[in-house]
Amino acid sequence: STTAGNGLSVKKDLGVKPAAFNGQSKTLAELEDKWESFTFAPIRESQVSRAMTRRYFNDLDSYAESDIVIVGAGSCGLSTAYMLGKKRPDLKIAIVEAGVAPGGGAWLGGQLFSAMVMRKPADLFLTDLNIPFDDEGDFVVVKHAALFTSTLLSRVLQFPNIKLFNATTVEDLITRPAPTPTDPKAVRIAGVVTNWTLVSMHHDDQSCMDPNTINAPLVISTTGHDGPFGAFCVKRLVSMQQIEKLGGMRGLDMRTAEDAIVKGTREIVPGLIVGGMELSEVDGANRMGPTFGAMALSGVKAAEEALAVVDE
Ligand code: AHZ
Repeated sequence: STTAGNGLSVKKDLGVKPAAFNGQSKTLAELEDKWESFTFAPIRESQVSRAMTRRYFNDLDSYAESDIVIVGAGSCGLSTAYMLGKKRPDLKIAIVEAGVAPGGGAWLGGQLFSAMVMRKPADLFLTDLNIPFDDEGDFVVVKHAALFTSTLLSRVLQFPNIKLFNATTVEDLITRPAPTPTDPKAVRIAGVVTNWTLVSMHHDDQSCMDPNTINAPLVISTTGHDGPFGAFCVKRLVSMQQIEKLGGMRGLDMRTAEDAIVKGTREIVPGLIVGGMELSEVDGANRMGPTFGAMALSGVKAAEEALAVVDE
């Protein structure tokens, strides 16, 4: 046996030694025509496990106390994260996304059509991200929604102070008493309660699967409109009696919906900002269907509101 980096002893492989690594090639082009002698650098399986799990558990440890938690990595949540990451490298920001694949509904423009429409002035957000578009006058068109989402996602993930926990569901909110003269039962939101999404999906048939937590003085919820997962945080606000009832998302009206969502993006109860289509459930706003400008600009507004709270 030999000793690993953490002092534990590990059994040596008794198999054939891997061929020596030919690390001579310095560029991809130099690899070409040398496939006969090609070999990868050597690896032991435990190195792969440790490379992943050490980072993940370090992140879980570090982000257990975050400055901001963003719930939902759809077009609004990612836009919020992008603006915060750009402006504030000093803040520790956790994004919790229930799906394995972040992006929410923004991988297609609408139905199964590829192109994504954004009404002006949301083209300014695309320009900031350097995403090309066709200018159609009052609106612009990105040739594929996946170009928008993948570019935004890659920018967000490159910020060292932002960690995406995907395949992880927010199952509840952490609250602290914050009574006011008019409402002695008022609370402020102080973080989120999480679980692996696969676990969240099995509370009915498995018992004893208690959740985990992230403390944060500010949560930004962008879980989309009501559905199997959506509108999670605002529905919870009703059941914990912090808002009386939801307005309920109304029918589609592109002309009113987008302005309402952007203008309405705000702190709903202390410590909880709501943006994107989740907000339509609070305010009884219309849906806009396949135009995504309001999601990007609601993200811009959510970030601005967040910094006002953080810097209070
Ligand atoms: O998986 C969800 C999605 O990626 C995630 N989510 C929902 N509940 C969650 C929970 N914990 C963690 N409890 C959760 N994550 O939130 C993301 C929401 O993305 P979305 O694309 O559904 O919402 P959005 O508000 O960013 O964008 C809405 C896009 C729409 S809907 C619409 C219409 O119906 O008319 N029009 C537009 C542009």
